[in-house]
This record gives sequence, C-alpha cells and structure tokens, in this order.
Amino acid sequence: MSVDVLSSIKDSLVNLDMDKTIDFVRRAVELGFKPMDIINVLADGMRVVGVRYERGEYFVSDLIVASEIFKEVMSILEPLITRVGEVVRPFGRVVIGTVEGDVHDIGKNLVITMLRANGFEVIDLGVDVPPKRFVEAVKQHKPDIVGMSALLTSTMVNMKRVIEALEEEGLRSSVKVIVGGAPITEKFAREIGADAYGENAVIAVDICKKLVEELHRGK
Ligand code: B12
Repeated sequence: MSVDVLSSIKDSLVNLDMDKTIDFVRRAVELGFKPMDIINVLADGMRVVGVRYERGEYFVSDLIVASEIFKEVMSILEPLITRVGEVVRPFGRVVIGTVEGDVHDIGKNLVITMLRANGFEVIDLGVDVPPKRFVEAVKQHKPDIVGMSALLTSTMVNMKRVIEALEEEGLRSSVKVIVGGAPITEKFAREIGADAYGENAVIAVDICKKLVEELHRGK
C-alpha cells in the first residue's frame, strides 16, 4: 500500500489528474511519508510529462496543467517543510532567479523552499531575469550567493552573461555563484565560471552552506 501510494501520485500527475494527485498526496502525508519523498516522485512525474511532450503525445497546454498540479501540491507540502526550519539567524543570503528568456520556475521555487527551510534568507527575482537585474540585486541586497536556474538549452548560455555582468561591475569576487536546472551539468558550470552546480534542491542546501563558509574564509 505504502509504495503504491507513491506510484499512484506519479501516475495521477502524469495523467494530469489534479484531484487524484491531491488525494494521493494527502494520503501519503497521513501515512507518514516525508515531504521530500513525495516531491521526488512528483519531480519524476514531471520528467515523464516532459518526455511525452517531446514525443508529441502531450502539448504545451498539458505542461501547463502538470505545473499547476505541482504548484497546488506544493501548497500542501510547503508548510510541512518550512515547519522544520525555525532558525533565528539566517545562515546566509541568496539572490536567485531563472535566467532571461526562461519562465520555468518549479525547480527554482523548490530550491528556494529548501534553502528557506534550512535557515537561508532568499531574495527571489522570479523568472526571465536579465543580467542587469541580477547585478542590481547584488548591489542592493549584498548576498553571499547568486543562484541561477535554466531549463532550456537555449537559455542556459544566459547564465554566462550574468557572470560576465557581475565581473564587469567588479562584483564577482563578493559572491559565490551556483547554477542548476535540468540541462545544466558540473562541466557546464565550470566552463562558464560558476562556483558550483546543484543537481537538486536538497543537494543545493549543503552546497550553499559550503559556499558561504568558503566566502567567509576568503576562498
Ligand atoms: C513544466 C514545464 C513547462 C511549464 C513551466 C511552468 C513553470 N511555472 O515552471 C511551461 C508550460 C510554462 C513550459 C514551457 C516551455 N517549455 Co517546458 N517543461 C516543463 C517540464 C515538463 C517540467 C519542468 C519541471 O518543472 N520539472 C520539475 C522540477 C522539480 O525539476 P527541475 O526544474 O529540473 O528542477 C530541479 C533541478 O533541476 C534543480 N534546479 C533547478 N533550478 C535550480 C537552480 C539552482 C541554483 C540549483 C542549485 C538547482 C536547481 O533542483 C530542482 C529541484 O530538485 C520540462 C521537462 C523536464 N524534463 O524538465 C519541460 C521542458 C524543460 N520544456 C521544454 C520546452 C521546449 C518548453 C517550451 C519551449 C515549449 C513551447 N514550445 O512553448 C516552453 C518555453 C517557455 C520559456 N520561454 O521558458 C523542454 C526543453 C528542451 C530543451 N532542451 O531546451 C523540456 C525539457 C520538455 C522536453 N522534454 O522537450 N514548460
């Protein structure tokens, strides 16, 4: 039954059934599954939706429905995650956004949820964020870390433009840069001069903690 409920969550999302997905998520919470276990199967489901879109079985309208279901479910799970992180003093400050030309924000929002739950202060610049806006935000908020998300191969190059803009303004050494998103790799992160790559929202928290320590040690 318990494993069934997780696969039922995934199936309902893949079949774009909002009511069933919510029902199974509530059941999984009652059964004591951790929010992250549930989020992981949902993320898996989103990948399947993406594959169906790629094969021409689903349309953009279906991607929109899937993302609406994901967001609805997150409104159930988010309070369960944030309850854990009752931290008085912020661990560090992060400015984060999805790069220019890209409106995907589910993954970024998940990273934000996990960072906040673990005591980070996060300034969310939203989606389709041009390099200039990242620069302004660094000047205004003086973060420890700049985070960038990209889901499209056509927009991942814009991460490099943000790093270049930070360099031009003499701000690059004052922050650590972490990048993530489905098409991003460790190798790409290195090539564009980022300090780190985070494969998922959970890993991102540990990496950001290390980056803050490194920044304060002057590394
Ligand atoms: C939902 C979705 C949409 C929704 C987005 C809604 C929203 N509010 O986000 C909508 C319908 C808007 C959409 C539009 C488009 N999409 Co779309 N979309 C998807 C889909 C199915 C799921 C993405 C998702 O939410 N995944 C779930 C989350 C949890 O995972 P994630 O984003 O990868 O995030 C995790 C990690 O990557 C990481 N992470 C993410 N960001 C960051 C940042 C940092 C700093 C760190 C450390 C980590 C990190 O942590 C996250 C959590 O663990 C993907 C399929 C896929 N395989 O990704 C396609 C996909 C990304 N889309 C695709 C395409 C082509 C498009 C469109 C061009 C379609 C069109 N013809 O209009 C448009 C582009 C719009 C634009 N300009 O941005 C392609 C991209 C192909 C490519 N290689 O470039 C994909 C891969 C589908 C496919 N297989 O063809 N899309």
